[in-house]
Parts: sequence; C-alpha cells; structure tokens
Amino acid sequence: MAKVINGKSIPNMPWQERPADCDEVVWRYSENPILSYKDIKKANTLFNSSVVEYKGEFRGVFRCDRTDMIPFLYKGKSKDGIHWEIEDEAFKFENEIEGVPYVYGYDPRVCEIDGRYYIIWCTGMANWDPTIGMAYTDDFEKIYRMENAFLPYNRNGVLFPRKINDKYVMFSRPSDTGFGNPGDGSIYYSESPDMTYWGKHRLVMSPAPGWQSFKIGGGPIPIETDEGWLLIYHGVKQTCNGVCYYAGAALLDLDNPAKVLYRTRDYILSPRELYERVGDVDNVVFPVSTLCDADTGRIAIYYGAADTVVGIAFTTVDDLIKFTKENSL
Ligand code: BMA
Repeated sequence: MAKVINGKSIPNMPWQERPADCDEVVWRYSENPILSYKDIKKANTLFNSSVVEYKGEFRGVFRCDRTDMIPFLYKGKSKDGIHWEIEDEAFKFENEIEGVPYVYGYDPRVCEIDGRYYIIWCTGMANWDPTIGMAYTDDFEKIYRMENAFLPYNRNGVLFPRKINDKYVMFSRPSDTGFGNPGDGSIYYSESPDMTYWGKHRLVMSPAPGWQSFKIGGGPIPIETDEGWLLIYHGVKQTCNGVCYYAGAALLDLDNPAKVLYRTRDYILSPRELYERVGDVDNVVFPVSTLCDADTGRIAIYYGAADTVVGIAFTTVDDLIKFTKENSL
C-alpha cells in the first residue's frame, strides 16, 4: 500500500465501499447530492466547497451564490462530513486589507499547515477581476484576511500542506478575462518565503487532448504519499454547446512538485448523473477538497456538480495512484 505522509487518522469520515458492479477508479456516494440551496437561506446554489477534519469533527467553507447571484463564502460544521450546519450569513473577516475590498468570493480551498487553516479562493479585485485571495483561521470562528497572492487574472489557487525546501508552495491557473478565452489554460507553480510575496513561477502542466483540451486547474489540496504528491485537478473541453468539466489526477515529485511524474489520459470523474448534467451550468464536476484517512488510504472527494449542488465521490490512495500510473499521458 502507498503510504500517506503527514496525514491524519479520520476514522469517522464519509465512506462507502465500491459497489460490486463498479469497475471504475472513483465511485459516487449513493445519497448524492449532499448539499443544495436548501441548506442556506437566500441561496440560489451551493456548490464548489471545501471541508477539513477539525478536532474529531469537520469544518467547511462553502461557495454559495446568493439570490442576487453574487458568490460569497460561508462556513459550517459537521460531525459526520455529510450533514452540515451552515451559517445563513457569509462570513466576514476580522481585519481589512487597505485597497483590497472583498467584493465576492468563490471556489474556496482550505489547507492546514502546522495547525493553522488557510483559506484560498477566487476573489475579485476592486474592479471585480478575479485573482487568488487568502485568509487564515485557527478556530473557524475568527478569520483573518491576508494579501491577495497574485495579480488578476488568476483562479484555482491550491496551497501545499507543508513547506517544500523551506518555501510555501502554491499552484494557480493564470487565466481568462472571460469565459471564452482561457489564456494558455495551464497550471503554474509559485513559491513564497512568507505567504505574502510569491515568485519563482514555473509551468507545471498544460491542456492536453480530450477532456482536458481547453484548460485545466488544480482541485483539492494535494495528498502527500511516498510515491509523490497526489493531485486531483479539473480539465475542461469545449463543445459546440459550451464547456464540460471533468476531473483527472496527477502524481508530482515530492521535492519539486512542478515536475509531473504521471498524469491521467482518462478522466477519473465526469458529468454523468442528472445532478451533474443539469444545473446553472450543465455538465460540470468540479472537485475542490478531499478527506483522506491516512490509516486506510480512503479518500472522499467533495465536488461541485453543475454549479448547483455538492456531491461526494470515493476512491483510495492505492486505486488512484495505480490508475494514474497505468493510464498516464
Ligand atoms: C469555472 C469557475 C467554477 C465553475 C466552473 C464551471 O470558471 O467559475 O466556479 O464551477 O467555471 O462553470
């Protein structure tokens, strides 16, 4: 079995065994979707959201597009990772960053580093152009805003859960000015000594034929294993009727995560069920967080479906590494 490094025991995380008739690397929770607009007052949709283990329970940061159709971040608590109590008001920060008003927030990732929880999300600069916002919390009560990591246009900030060669590491996807123009659509590596100043940017991977041909972007916080960093990412394909969002996986060098060891040619998850096919944006699966039990290697992937609801899918570290190696580009 591949060994999870620096992982946590999470025996109470959501889990279902692979159904007997399923031979795929990822399988869905039978009661999907787990969250919808019904879970927050005045919500239009509740989707791309992140959860973490916290003191034997779970905490989450949720993307809710409200009835004014402006996305903001909400926080919530759960004992089982499936049933959530989410606050009805978007959370506010304890501090302000001068010159950087908080005009919207979406697609949060939550990353624990040395007991502190960092929230990274797509934020609007003063003129509403998207880039990577950052904040931290120690208790999911008080949340402190940090400087934005990059200039617009950027999305899909994914922080690594420990320093690598004494630097914090973040992936991001410098991006489009609108929905039709993805720029080069690639994932980039950046590093920082202090989480304020980011540099030494390197290309990690670019779009590739098929489901990941239009653009790609990092997903959940990477899982550290003795075979490399296990990254789940999304890939986008253009069709005559719009875009479709899929998920794939990659294995990255432990000491230099800009180096891709393997990367899936086949997707690991695609829009298939009705709640993934039909919604505010049809045909989208968008993973943004995982829970991983270090003892068993079980992984629960939390993903937004059709920009409308949240679903869970399952796999294991061994299954995903094997699939990634055997189906690599
Ligand atoms: C991306 C982001 C995601 C969204 C996806 C599909 O650009 O905006 O929040 O899930 O598009 O619409």
